Amino acid sequence: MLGLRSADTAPAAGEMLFISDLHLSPQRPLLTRLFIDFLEQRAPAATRLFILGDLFDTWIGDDDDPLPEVRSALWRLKAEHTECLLMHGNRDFLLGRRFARATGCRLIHDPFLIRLNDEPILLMHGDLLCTDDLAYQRFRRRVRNPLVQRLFLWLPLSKRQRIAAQYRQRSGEAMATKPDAIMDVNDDAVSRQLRRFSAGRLIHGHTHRPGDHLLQLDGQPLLRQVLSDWQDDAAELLVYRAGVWHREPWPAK
Ligand code: LP5
Ligand code: MN
Repeated sequence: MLGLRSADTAPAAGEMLFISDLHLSPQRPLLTRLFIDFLEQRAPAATRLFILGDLFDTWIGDDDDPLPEVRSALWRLKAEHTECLLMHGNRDFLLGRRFARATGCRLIHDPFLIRLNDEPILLMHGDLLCTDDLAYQRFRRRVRNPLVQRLFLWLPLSKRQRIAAQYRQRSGEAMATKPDAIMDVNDDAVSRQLRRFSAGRLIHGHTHRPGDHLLQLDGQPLLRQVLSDWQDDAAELLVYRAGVWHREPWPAK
């Protein structure tokens, strides 16, 4: 499936940047500018850029190209020798091979395990952890079915646009009635994933509730780091450099 792999084998040296939930769309030109400035001015200093889902607000197939300037800025980043690893989010899970080829990004599986300084670190978008949101998990199973996706991608673009807009509307209506707590991660789901991969740190986005959460699992301290979503004029990067983690504003202050 799309060359997605769930574990990383490449050696980890240099700086790593972690971002998610940009929700880029043609309706938000300031946000697009902020991201392209980031790709041109900040990201080239890193060895690897991890985008943990929802780079785009909606993606209805690689034959649509709503933001060609983003595609070419990602391609230029590759020429600067920064590898971009891209995970699907719940809005852009139809990003496929053609987009990967056109940008030089590598599509990675959710969850994805990396190792930094000998520490196993689990990367996820985060929606899989929201197991209390039963309606969403049902919806997710349906739209992640490869056959359903293939049928959807056969439809003309205009029809796909209409269906995506209906999904968005129905999702907005459903979310307005959901208690806040069920739209956050479930602690048992977090523990299960960390145990499954023997990871001591989990980095994810999706909930738009940035923060660091210390937890105990089988007597071991573990860390769950939630990435921030992007605003039109400000974002936050999670940065790993030479064994040290920090959060950094973009644009730099
Ligand atoms: O992203 P966010 O935070 O707003 O909301 C999510 C969950 N919602 C979604 C739905 C997306 O917003 C819409 C996806 C557009 C994708 C485009 C691709 C086209 C589809 C391709 C098909 C193969 O992910 C929301 C969660 C929230 O996160 C917090 O975790 O709660 O989930 C929902 O609200 C889902 C509802 O509970 C159930 C929705 C049922 C929709 C049924 C639609 C029927 C319309 C028929 C049209 C043909
Ligand atoms: Mn999301």
